[in-house]
Amino acid sequence: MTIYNKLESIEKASSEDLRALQFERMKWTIEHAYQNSPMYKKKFDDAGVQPSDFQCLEDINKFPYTTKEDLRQNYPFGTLAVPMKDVVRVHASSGTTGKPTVVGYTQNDIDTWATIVARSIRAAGGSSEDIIHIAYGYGLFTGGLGAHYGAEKLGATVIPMSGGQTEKQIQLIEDFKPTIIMVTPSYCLNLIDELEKKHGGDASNCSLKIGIFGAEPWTDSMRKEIENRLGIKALDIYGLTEVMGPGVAMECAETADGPTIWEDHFYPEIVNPVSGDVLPDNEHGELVFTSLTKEAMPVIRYRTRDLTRLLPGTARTMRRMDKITGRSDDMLIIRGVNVFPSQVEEQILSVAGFDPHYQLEINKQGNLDTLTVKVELKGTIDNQTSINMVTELKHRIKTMIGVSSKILIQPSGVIPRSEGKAQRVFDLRAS
Ligand code: ADP
Ligand code: K
Repeated sequence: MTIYNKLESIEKASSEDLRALQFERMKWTIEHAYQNSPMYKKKFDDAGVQPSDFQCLEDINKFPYTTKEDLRQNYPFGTLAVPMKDVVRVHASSGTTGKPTVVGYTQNDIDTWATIVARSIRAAGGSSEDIIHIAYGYGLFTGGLGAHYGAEKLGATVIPMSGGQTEKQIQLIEDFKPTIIMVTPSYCLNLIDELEKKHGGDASNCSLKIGIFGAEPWTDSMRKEIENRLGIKALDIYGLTEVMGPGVAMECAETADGPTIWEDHFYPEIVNPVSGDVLPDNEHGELVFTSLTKEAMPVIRYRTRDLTRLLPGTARTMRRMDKITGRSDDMLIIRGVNVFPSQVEEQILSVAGFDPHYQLEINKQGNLDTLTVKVELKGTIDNQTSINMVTELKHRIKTMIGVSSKILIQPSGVIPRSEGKAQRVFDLRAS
């Protein structure tokens, strides 16, 4: 019905046209940052580079990285490249890993963001015909308002529910009959539990058809679990506050093979997280972004700490990113073995009968690290079967990840349920 039912012309552009556009926009960004952001002027001067050193796209690697620490040192508004009067909104990162970082947007930035979120919802199969239930938190967190402005721009009907108040969420889903839900995957599990309780164990007949999930890592096994229980197609949306918010990348429904990066606004690189060396496409490393159109807070080579790899475009010419394994700072070292929580999630969901709610606790006994995996059972399961399940899970974690673990079955409902981003890891070794 609206223009959003059709692809934007840039989504159909050739790689050459896309690279040419990226070059022009990156050149503008570098000049803008150098001239208007004291933080970037200093960073470039310290590194001995000038905007005139940027002659082709590859020249981006002459410029220094930007880290979360750079942003923290300029807290709250020292990162801005426009006068405060041109900033129409601020957001802050949720501070999962420390003090929040503050970002600002001009009116053009807000419009750009809404456009890419609208594009993302359309890529998921949404249109102006849809009713979209938004259960990402509203407020400083970018999830709620980011989704909201995009859904409105698409012309859809928005239910601005925000996170929490689970009973109310369920009531609105039943009464307003939304067709799309935007929420963290962990909070969605919580909603599914409640819907199932009310509908004799089956939530798949609900009105929802599409789920747009992000803001935290989730595995393909979790995708299957959610798709089956809710009777929807579940797609992955990626983004981060420092770069814009949700909608930096979105998985397209026709291929569902990892988020397509909206490369007309964000230029991706993958680098070795330790040495900082740039890696070729297909190699695993840390995702780095340069914004191409942001006015209030341009970022140049921002180190996301998210680990993934760049893959060739499929549904679009723009490149995709693989599912995020985790953040470099989420990686646990247990008895010398590198472990990502998502790897354990994969194993829990591979054994039939375990609920997808879980917690990992790491302790130290003497000099030895111990990993305890707290899980719950789905429905009622007899004793012998549950003993077999525990043996099976221990075995899988040992053979697939390489660590010994203790599996602790918790009574149903004891593991705290998420209302936004789940906190699943408790590393008690230092305390
Ligand atoms: P914080 O860094 O405080 O959590 P944000 O709310 O900006 O603040 O969160 C952005 C981070 O959330 C990303 O850097 C990434 O680690 C995670 N994230 C967002 N979307 C996804 C996704 N689809 N898959 C995995 N992780 C994601
Ligand atoms: K459904």
